[in-house]
Amino acid sequence: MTSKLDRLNQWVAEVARLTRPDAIQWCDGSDTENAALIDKMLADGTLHRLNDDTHPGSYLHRSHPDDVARVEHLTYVCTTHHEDAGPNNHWMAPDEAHAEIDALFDGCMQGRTMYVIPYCMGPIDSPLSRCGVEITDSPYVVANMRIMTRMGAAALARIERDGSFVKGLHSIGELDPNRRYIMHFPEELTIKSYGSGYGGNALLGKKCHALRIASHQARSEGWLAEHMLILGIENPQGQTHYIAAAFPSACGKTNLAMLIPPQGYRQDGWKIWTIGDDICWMRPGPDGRMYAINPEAGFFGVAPGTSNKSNPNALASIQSNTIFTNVGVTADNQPWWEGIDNGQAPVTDWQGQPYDAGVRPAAHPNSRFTVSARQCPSYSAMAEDPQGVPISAIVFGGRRASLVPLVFEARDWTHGVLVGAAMGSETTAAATGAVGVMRRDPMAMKPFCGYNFADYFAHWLSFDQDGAKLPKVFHVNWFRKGDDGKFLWPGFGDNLRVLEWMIRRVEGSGAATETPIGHLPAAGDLNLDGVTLSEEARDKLFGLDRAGWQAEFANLGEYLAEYGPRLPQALLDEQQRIADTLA
Ligand code: GTP
Ligand code: SPV
Ligand code: MN
Repeated sequence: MTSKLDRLNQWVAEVARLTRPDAIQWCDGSDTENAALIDKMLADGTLHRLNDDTHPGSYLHRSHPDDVARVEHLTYVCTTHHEDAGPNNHWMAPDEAHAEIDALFDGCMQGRTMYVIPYCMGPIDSPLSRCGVEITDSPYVVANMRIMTRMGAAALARIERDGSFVKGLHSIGELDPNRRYIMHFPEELTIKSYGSGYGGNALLGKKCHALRIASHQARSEGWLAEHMLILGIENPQGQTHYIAAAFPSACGKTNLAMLIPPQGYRQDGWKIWTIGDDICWMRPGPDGRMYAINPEAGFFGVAPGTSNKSNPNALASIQSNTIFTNVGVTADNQPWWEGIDNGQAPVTDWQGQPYDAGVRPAAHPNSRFTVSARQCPSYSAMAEDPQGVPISAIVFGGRRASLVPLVFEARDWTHGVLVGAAMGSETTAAATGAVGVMRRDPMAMKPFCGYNFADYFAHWLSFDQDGAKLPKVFHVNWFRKGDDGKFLWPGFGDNLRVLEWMIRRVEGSGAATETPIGHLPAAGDLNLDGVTLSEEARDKLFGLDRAGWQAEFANLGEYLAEYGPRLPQALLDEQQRIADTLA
């Protein structure tokens, strides 16, 4: 009898012939299976047990020092036609790419166990969810996928029902940065990743599937797969608006998603609910509104800077059952990182060496925690709703030391798409390479869009249809600096002041002034009770530097021109129109 799992079984057999593992283990996601994997990793040094009194069920993993972040220069989108991948991606012809990476996979799992991980991105019973199967030789990947996705028996049952799944093949290989590739074949719904055990390179459900492959799939199916957090903002009357926000890697998504309202707001009864901290899948619902789900089940969050002051919800989440990667440890074996601010001190750094501030930080700047979303005190029950949540506002933002004000609102959808396309940000430690260099990162998707940005912008524009009730679009910048090089905006919990203004704009009551770049609030249009801002801060956070924006728009024009004639004319017209009003 043929089963819908035949295709899966055949592929698993094919991969085993290529990689030649000693054993094959189908993962069911059970506690027993997880406990056995943990024991195995404790025995071979892949994991270290942390203080069981303070951090029960928590472990430390130290990755290879050359394998600490995503590797964008080794990440490829392999479409039949080069133009379909676009100037925004590295491209290789599919045949050539398969040949090149299969040569690396040849016999690579000898002496190792091959794990087969069925997983579902999104609630198991949601029509917006999609399944995948990752094959890997890394038990650390299995343990992380178990937290980050709905993994195991339930996912396999859905795959058997649907018959479709994304194929992901992963091997840690020899962890040699010169023998490393992260390859995507969107036309074949296939991912192949070799030579890295880290984060987005190895947990294939995350950036590889839920963004690169899914964005490609979403384009043909009429939805969006985005690098966005999703949060609910509940007002004192008990009404909740949902907001999706795209910030580049290490630019504040996890922090905003778990925000704790500042004092006055808390007293008045405002609450923030977390739906997701990194990825958002959304599509128009029957009522014309956009409905969004978080395809993930856990958080793979940046550790440094996480403290009881900056992000108490994250800190509360990671007190137990957490995998820490590349953090330092204290004398009594508790995890430690720069900015944890808990009065303790590290004795061992992320490489397992005695801590010496002159040599390296205790935690790698891209060190992370992996934890189930269910452990987060602000996790919303709506995150499990198969229909998703209706989105009232979309927020774009970047790390911009100069020029860009605290917040502004796009005039309409087309302008909003341009605001997203124009996003720029200073690079961070989340990817290898120089840190602090300003680069264009449209919609925070530069490293993650699985197809040509020109087509992607056209796809975004296509949602503006009769009957559509589209979210309002905003742009924020928490990272504006003063002449002394310090941040001008307090950020974190105080970002609620900006979100609350957005909600008032959505409801039609918030004030703002029309400017060439969009609707800009004055300082007095936000509730700043309890915040002290200097004269310089007020000017820079709420002002428009016309000469600076002229230069920005000239630069944006040059950037967009790189996409050539494929770029939608409506976007170019919008850019030109604003450039003209600024002149
Ligand atoms: P990825 O997981 O890489 O996609 O990152 P992310 O966007 O979730 O970033 P995250 O929230 O982890 O924040 C990264 C860094 O930005 C941390 O060092 C934070 O402390 C810092 N940060 C977050 N929000 C703010 C803010 O409002 N103001 C300032 N100044 N820093 C912030
Ligand atoms: C990012 O870099 O945007 C992350 C971390 O969320 S990783 O999973 O490594 O991509
Ligand atoms: Mn991210």
